[in-house]
This record gives sequence, C-alpha cells and structure tokens, in this order.
Amino acid sequence: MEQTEVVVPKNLDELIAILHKIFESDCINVEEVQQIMESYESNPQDWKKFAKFDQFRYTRNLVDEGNGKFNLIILCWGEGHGSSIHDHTDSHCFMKLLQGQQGEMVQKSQRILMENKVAYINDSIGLHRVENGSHTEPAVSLHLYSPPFQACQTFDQRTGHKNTVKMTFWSKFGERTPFVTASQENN
Ligand code: 2CO
Ligand code: FE2
Repeated sequence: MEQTEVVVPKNLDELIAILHKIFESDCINVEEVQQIMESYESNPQDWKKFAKFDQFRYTRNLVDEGNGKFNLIILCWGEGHGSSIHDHTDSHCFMKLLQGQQGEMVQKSQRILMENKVAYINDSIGLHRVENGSHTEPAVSLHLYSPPFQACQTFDQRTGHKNTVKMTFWSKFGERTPFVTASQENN
C-alpha cells in the first residue's frame, strides 16, 4: 500500500482542514480517514460548543459540511441513551468516541468503543444500534458520514418493521436549530 505522510491534527479545526483535503479526492481510503480521525486527541475545549445534550434523546449537532462531500456531526448521548436499529443509506460512517464509553451492536456482534478510537461501518457490514452503556456518565462521539445523507431506515427488532426517518440536527455550527424537538430526532 502507498505510504501516506502522517499528519497529526493538534485540534478539531486542524482535523477538519485535513479531512477537507482528503475528501477532495473522489476515492475514499477508509484506513486513511480512520487513522487521521484516531490521531486527533480529543480535547473538550475544541468541541464543547457543539456538545448540546437533551434530557430524553441523543442529539445530532452539525459541525462541518465538508464541502458537500461529508457531514461531520457531534452526537451527545445522555446516560443510557441509545439509537434504534438503523442503516446509513449507503454512506461510509466513521465514528470516534470523544468522551465516555460506547457500545455498538452490529447484527450479532457487539463491541465497546473506547475514547479516541474510531469505528467504521457501512451498510454491507450491517445494521447497527449504538448506545451509551453508562447510566452515570454522558458520552460524546464524532461521526463522519460520506456522502451526507438526509434520511435512513430504522427497524423494529421484534417485528422487522421498517421506517424511513428524516435525519435532523439539534444544532448547526454551535447554534440550536429552531423548531426541532427531541421527539422528531432521528432514531
Ligand atoms: N447513525 C446514527 C445517527 O447519525 C448514530 S449511530 O452511529 O452511527 O444519528
Ligand atoms: Fe449509525
């Protein structure tokens, strides 16, 4: 494999700048994206302005639109909050844990993601559900979706019933999105 120069982003802005460069190409190198996201050492000072929690549901907070190539989103998971089972509408998903510990279930496998680690998933790997397994600590994760998507499918575990759900943002660029209530949030 071609050796790429290793650049370590010192903060979230630098990470975003590097991601913009990487995504100028139409061909995505999954390992490269994973590696660069992992090499950013989470610093709450960088991302606290995006990290807005809701009492009842996890929130999706848009950080950057990646020149139309990707969406970078900070998800805030209160104690015990989780998603439903869902797909990613054929997008790549990179998920980095910024704070806390998180459980991810993909079909019949389960894994615990530790701080700063990056997990990758796409629809051919499987449907999944993510939850903050902690009932005492919140969790914050950084998600990169490429290409960005506006809706996904959720599935009822018992009946298999499928629903199309619109993706919404609790905040955009640090500002609360008007007229979106938690109950309308995705998943
Ligand atoms: N895909 C879900 C969302 O964007 C979060 S689960 O991890 O990918 O709301
Ligand atoms: Fe997901």
